[in-house]
Formats: sequence, structure tokens, C-alpha cells
Amino acid sequence: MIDRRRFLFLSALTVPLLSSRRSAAQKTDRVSTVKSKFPVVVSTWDSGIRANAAAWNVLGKKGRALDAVEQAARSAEDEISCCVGLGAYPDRDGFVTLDASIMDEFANCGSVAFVRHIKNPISVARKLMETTPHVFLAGDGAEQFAIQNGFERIPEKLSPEAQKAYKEWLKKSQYKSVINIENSKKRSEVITPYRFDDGSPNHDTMGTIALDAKGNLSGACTTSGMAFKIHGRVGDSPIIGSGLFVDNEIGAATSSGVGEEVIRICGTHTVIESMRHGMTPENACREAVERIVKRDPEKAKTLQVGFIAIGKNGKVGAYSVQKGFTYAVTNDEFPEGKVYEAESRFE
Ligand code: SD4
Repeated sequence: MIDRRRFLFLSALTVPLLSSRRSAAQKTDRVSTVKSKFPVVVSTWDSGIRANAAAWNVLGKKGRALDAVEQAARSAEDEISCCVGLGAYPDRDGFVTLDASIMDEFANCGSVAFVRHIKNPISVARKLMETTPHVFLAGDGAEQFAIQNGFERIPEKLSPEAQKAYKEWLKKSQYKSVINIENSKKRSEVITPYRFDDGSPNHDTMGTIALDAKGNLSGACTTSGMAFKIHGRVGDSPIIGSGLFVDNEIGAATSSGVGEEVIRICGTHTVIESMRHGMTPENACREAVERIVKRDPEKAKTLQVGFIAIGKNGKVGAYSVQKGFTYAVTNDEFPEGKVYEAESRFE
């Protein structure tokens, strides 16, 4: 296993187009633009490499981007120790509540929020999109819809890891948002740890965007939301235009980090609109980050948001508020996937 520095160094060497705005001081292993042919799939975080593998089973056989991103999200939801799905950390009342959204090349979209007891909310979102006139269901109604459509109701039970963390959290019961970064110390381990050493989650979301062999785009985003959130809180991930947006003429984008900040700037819609006006995916992600920082520069130093985007031509871009936001890219050149660390506003 190569170590992280060498891995990223090699990644940088093999990626021809680096950010034009990278200064000498920033001359590190960071990569915010990846030129790629299609099909290509991109997911947030190190664990995106496993989500991408599920997507590549579809995309590599010339399948549809929509099917690929759904499979990516499902694979993350199925991982019991992952940051998303029923194995994830609960809210402050001890309930795991999930949000998910999906969007296809025709601007069809479906979202569910504040859903409990359902293992694969992404597929509920797709079902809603494909079989009803609606785009967004929340809470009990979303659960009821899922069950009526054959999804199994899983009784509430925290995973042992989540149970332990929740007990620990209850001692102080203080909500403090964590800066989501990949745990670089353990990065070279094959199974990405989803927690910092103190047990707090280092991220809670899997966002996946894909461009298929026919040149069509789709995206999916699934999350357990911020750990220990207020019961009923919904973040950016299920909100079309915030945590996920796809415009088949332009590109696809998704986000991870503090959802409230993404919602305030309609984050992924902002990314796609910047691309519509000529920006590269990287610069469009950077522009969205700058809007977050400009609104409250001091607060921005204390939080994380990262965006990833794919343009219609297959070019991939990413940018984050804080260092440590990683993303995985899988394509014909790297069918096993490759993880990059995005450039960031703050070091
Ligand atoms: C949310 N954006 O619910 C999600 C959280 C996240 O890594 O991405 N964490 O606000």
C-alpha cells in the first residue's frame, strides 16, 4: 500500500491540467481539475471509491447514468459502518433520520427527507420521481410511501458504534458542528475510517454524479445529515439545487459539508449556472465556495463545504472551504477509481 503523500503526488503527476490559480505556496498534492472522457463517475470522499465501483458496474457496461448513481448511493447506504444509511449516527433524540435525492438527464427529480426505518432512501426517492407527480416527500409520509411500495420497514436500532457515540454525546448534549475532512492519518488504510480518533464522524454524506457513454448526466445524494442534529432537521442533500443539481446541457454537481451554508447559496444550482456562463467545473465550485466565505468570512473558517462537478464534456472539478475534502473519480483510464484531494479556500 502506498502512503498518502506518495499516492497524491503520483495522482498529481498523472493529471495533466492543474488549477491555473494555484500559487507557489500551494504547490502540493492537491488536484481540483481532472480531465476525463466519458463514461465517468465522481463521488465525494475516500469512500466514494466504493460507491463508484457500484456505479461502474453499470457505466462500464454502457449503462444509464441514473442507474449508476442509484447503485452508488445504495452501496453507501448498505454499508453498516458508513456515514450514511441506518448504521449512521442519530439525531439528538437518538433517531437515525435520512435524506436523499436523485436527478436524471431530463430534469426529473425525486427527494425524501427526515425518513426513518428505510434502508435505501435513494431508491424511495427514485420511486417517487418515476411513479408520482411529486418531487419531495418528508417524514412519516415518505416512510408510508416507501412501505406501500414494497420497501421493508426496519425497526429502530442504533449500530453499536452509533450507540456508543450517542451515549458519549449525551454526557454534554452539546451540538458542535464538525469540520468534515478525510482522516488523513489513517488514509492509507483500505477501509476508510468514517470517524476521527475521538469517534466523531468525519463526514455523513455520499454524493455521486455521473456521465454515461451516451453523454447523459445524472446525480444522487444520500445522507444521515449532521450527527446529533435537532430532531426534524433537514440539510442540503435532499434539496434539489442545494445538495444536488443536474442540467443535461451543462453538467452535474453535488455537495458535502454544512448543509445550512449550501442551502443559503443554492449551492449546486449556483455551480451549474456558473458553468452555463462559461466557467470550468473547478472554477464554478470555487465560485460557490467564495459565496459562502464572503457571507461570513469568520464563520467560514470554522466549517466545511465541498463541491464536485462534471461538465458535459467529462471534465471534473472540485473545491472546498477547508483542506481535507476528497473525491473519487472512476473512468476507463482508472476503472478501479482514483482519489484526489480538492484545493481549498483555507489551509
Ligand atoms: C447535511 N450536507 O445534512 C450534509 C452533511 C454532510 O458530511 O455532508 N456531512 O448538511
